[in-house]
Amino acid sequence: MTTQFEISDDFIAHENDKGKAWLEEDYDELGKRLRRRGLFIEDLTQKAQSFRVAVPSWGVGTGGTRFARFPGQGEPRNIHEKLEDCGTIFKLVRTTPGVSLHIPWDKPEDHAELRQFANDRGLHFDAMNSNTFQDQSGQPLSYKFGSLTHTDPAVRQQAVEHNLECIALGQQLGSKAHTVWIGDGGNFPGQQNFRQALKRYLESMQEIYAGLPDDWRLFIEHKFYEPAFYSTVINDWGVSYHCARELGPKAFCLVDLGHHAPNVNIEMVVARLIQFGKLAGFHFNDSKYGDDDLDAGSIKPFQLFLIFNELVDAELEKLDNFDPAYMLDQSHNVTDPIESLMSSANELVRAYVQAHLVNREALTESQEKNDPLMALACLKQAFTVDVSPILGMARQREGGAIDPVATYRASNYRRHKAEERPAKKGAAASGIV
Ligand SMILES: [Mn+2]
Repeated sequence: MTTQFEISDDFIAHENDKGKAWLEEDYDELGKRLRRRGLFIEDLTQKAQSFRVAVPSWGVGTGGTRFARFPGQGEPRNIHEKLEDCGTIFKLVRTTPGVSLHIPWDKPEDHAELRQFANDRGLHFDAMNSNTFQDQSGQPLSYKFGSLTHTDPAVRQQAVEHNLECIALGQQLGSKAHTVWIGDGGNFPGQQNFRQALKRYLESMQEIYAGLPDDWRLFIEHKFYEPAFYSTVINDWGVSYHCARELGPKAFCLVDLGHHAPNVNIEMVVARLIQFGKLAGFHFNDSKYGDDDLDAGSIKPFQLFLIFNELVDAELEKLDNFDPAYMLDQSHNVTDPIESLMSSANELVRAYVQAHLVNREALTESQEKNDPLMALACLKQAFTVDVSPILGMARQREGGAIDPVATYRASNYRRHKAEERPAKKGAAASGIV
């Protein structure tokens, strides 16, 4: 194997030197302003340094729509190359050591070797993801009309076994969670018996749950439409919550920001799941019309802040069963996936730090006194602070880049990868879940 190009620590340090003086000036200035409000910038920087979000293995490839996929240059062609890209993201932003695998797309020939390959890059494996929403070559039975909820018990069994295989592989790789999203549902009224389909789902999930190790968690991801356009079996957080309760204490509800009807109050969904002790975590992304195609914080940054406001509130209250797993899940159609993932990771830390700026005593007082104007003002005061100097300082202290995208571009990483990774003919598109 020829030597693969990597962005070196020296290069990052050299690039950081260019912006260091301005960063320090801005950081001091912001520190003074926050101090006036009783906040210590060093505490906030510590928070930023401790923030973690996992990257999806499938996110480093270019996504597509059902109409077309326009591949980018130097796309990863296998799990090792995907991990190289994940390692590059981690090196620059320092918040993303976890990688979430999708099986069978990322199924390794040698799991010990893959685990070592990841560890060598400072990476570990986050939640496993099963795939019963498409047929794989050589698969005996088709998922065209469903998987865990299929009317044929043999198809359901095949789907259950695939999930158990994902868990077994995840144990070898050091993962501690398994995420299940199914594409099951109906395109036409009358196609599916709603109650029977959900009953079959629970029966199948009970078999998967039974195979879950004691220290693992099972994440249920809901999605209100697509690929089924009329009805999906796990369509919203309410159904997800019912199933998580039925399954047991190791089952939780995962919130993908894109998988809600327009204008749903997602921060309230989050608060409900926190209150019920059933919040699994997130697939972060953003959307204008539907689904999960855009970078986190690109359309509704205030919504992202309001979600983190609920999360930080729960964190500060030290609530039981509150240990959310954060993951990105986006499709990149027109951007370099590495740049998009770095930008999204940055937006999450931004929202997290901003949520720590909320004056919670003043907010509670406004709520108690029924003063909605001041309550909103409390949130807006935090949301409108530009915390970029904190984010830059946190990355620099962790050995990352002050400006990850600029450093990435200056390194010519993508050009190097385009040479190292000539496109394979007929390579499959990365999916998005
Ligand atoms: Mn998702």
